Amino acid sequence: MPELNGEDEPDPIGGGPRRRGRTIPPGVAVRSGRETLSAELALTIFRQMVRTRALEERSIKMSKSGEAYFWIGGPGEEATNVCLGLQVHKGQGPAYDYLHLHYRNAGVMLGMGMSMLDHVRQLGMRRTDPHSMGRNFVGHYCIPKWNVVPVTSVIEVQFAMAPGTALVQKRFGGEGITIVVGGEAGTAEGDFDSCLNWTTRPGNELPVLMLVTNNRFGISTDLRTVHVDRPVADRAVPYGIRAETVDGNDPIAVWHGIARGMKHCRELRRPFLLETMVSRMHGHSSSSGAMRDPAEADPLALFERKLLDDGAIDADGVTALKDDAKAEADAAVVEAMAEAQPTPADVRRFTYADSEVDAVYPGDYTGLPGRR
Ligand SMILES: Cc1ncc(C[n+]2csc(CCOP(=O)(O)OP(=O)(O)O)c2C)c(N)n1
Ligand SMILES: [Mg+2]
Repeated sequence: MPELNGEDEPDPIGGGPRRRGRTIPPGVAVRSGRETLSAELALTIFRQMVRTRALEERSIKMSKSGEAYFWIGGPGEEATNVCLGLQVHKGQGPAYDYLHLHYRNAGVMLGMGMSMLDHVRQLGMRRTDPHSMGRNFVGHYCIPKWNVVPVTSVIEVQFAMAPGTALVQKRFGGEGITIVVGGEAGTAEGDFDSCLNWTTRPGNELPVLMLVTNNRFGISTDLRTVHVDRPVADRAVPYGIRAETVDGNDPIAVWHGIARGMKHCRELRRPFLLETMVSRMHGHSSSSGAMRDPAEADPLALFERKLLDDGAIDADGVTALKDDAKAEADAAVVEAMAEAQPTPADVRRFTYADSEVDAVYPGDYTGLPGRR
């Protein structure tokens, strides 16, 4: 198992740019409060944050240019998402981590090693989209070989599903955990409570890392109008679940928060709730215009300033990383848009799996992947 994800994948645009622009004097560490990261790790996180931002900005453009019709994503969540993606134990089956994600998690996937191209293929509705054959919303990933369970637009159902994979992992043994991600507004849904309940049955506690990304909004509803002025993480208190709230815009804080949560779940086989306070830099989605909200803090700009101040990188290094990321995103869009779209015959393909017990709708079976 690699120490970090992302770095073991072939570079999508050739070997050169991955290391370009790095200037790490030996022994430099980057600090936030009492916590530190090595400059090497901090730059790996920064590079993936830069790539994620470039991909999101190009994605927003696609939704405005007609290359795509709808955008939703995570500008402002890069620190949280990349730090999660880099630490996942990636693989297939119960020995590895399961991911039940939200619709803002491009940074998780890039951190795990997914190419920008596979994100753009879904957004651009191409038949080559490996997640949904070009038939689902952007950010609705599905990668069986990495235990990435299909993302659903119906919010919070992932919290009702997570105990299922965790139960299998607990029975199987080993250190695989289930990671479930959702927004703070969704925690008002019963599915969230089901997760708290099912992961804490005495003698049957489950290794689920619940990650709540708190951007203080559910579409247009301000959290302060629907939730008492307490951390959302307090929802875990009556269940005796260990919980923390960290600054999700600070990669050093969130890296260590996720590491503590993962260690707790892996070793004790019990749940952990981590709330990360994040920004929502372009509103909810393209439906509200996706304009940059100047009131929202930018985690990328904040981390860049810290890395420059601490001498982990210089200005030329930052420029090179940003140029490379933008070129990679642009190239991914050019490649994806030249690919075929699904055909009318594809619309209902793979909708239902074969089932001997489905006596009601046997005619709906449209074939399993690989049996076209
Ligand atoms: C069950 C359900 N109810 C309502 C919606 C409509 N809806 C889509 S996103 C959203 C807001 C979710 O807010 P939050 O959980 O904080 O996540 P965020 O979008 O802020 O990341 C709502 C209400 C939905 N998709 N599913
Ligand atoms: Mg929210």
